Amino acid sequence: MKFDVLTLFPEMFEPIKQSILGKAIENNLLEIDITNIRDFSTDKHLKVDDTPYGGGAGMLIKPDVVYDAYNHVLQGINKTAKIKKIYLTPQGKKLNQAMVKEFASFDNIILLCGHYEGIDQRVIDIIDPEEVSIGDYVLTGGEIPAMVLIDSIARYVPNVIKEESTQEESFSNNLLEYPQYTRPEIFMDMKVPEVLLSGHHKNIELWRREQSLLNTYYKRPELLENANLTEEDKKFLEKLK
Ligand code: 4F9
Repeated sequence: MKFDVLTLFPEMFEPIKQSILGKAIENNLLEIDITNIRDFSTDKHLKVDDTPYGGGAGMLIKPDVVYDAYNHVLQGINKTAKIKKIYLTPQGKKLNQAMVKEFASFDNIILLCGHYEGIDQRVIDIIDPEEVSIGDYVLTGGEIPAMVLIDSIARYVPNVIKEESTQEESFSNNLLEYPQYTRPEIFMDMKVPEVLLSGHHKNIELWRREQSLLNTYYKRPELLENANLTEEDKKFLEKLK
């Protein structure tokens, strides 16, 4: 999987080269190429932005520099590759785990990050990316949302993390996780739930399922509408009402 990021602030992407993603890059499971849009300015002062026609606050990124940067990135991608183009914007579809999984099926992902008041609409229309938002709030640019996307998608690239981790976790089945405990057995007079010390795997599995259902019911009830519930799950939830 290769990510190409188009941004005016390449240094902002240093943090994702650490930790698990850093290891994945070292192991050639993942490639993250950052392209500085400013490198494609033809202006003698390397100007990349200008004021909006019609007036109004702030600056817009010029279409010509974005177009040239985008074509440069395209030239570096195999013609037969499955390519996804994404523009990070509050106007996009709100990201969820199903979208993350879908994006993970592509060979190449091109992430376009706006800054300031945004990008001239004409080059957005030409590139025709999928518009994605990470939530209903405004940020200073699309860089942090792009990193959120890279992190969430990279987890589905084979061998980046242990496979079980993407199968059991929150959201993959639209249920929140059950609480977890490690040593010591007693902490500040609080004991680890007895069932977890019992070694009785069937009971542990049942208890964890019920804890997941309880967590979801009380903290994120709207998730239950899309959860895969068994008849036992439904009976358990019925008793809570
Ligand atoms: C992008 C906010 C995606 C949320 C881009 C300002 C943004 C954003 N999700 N805010 N530029």
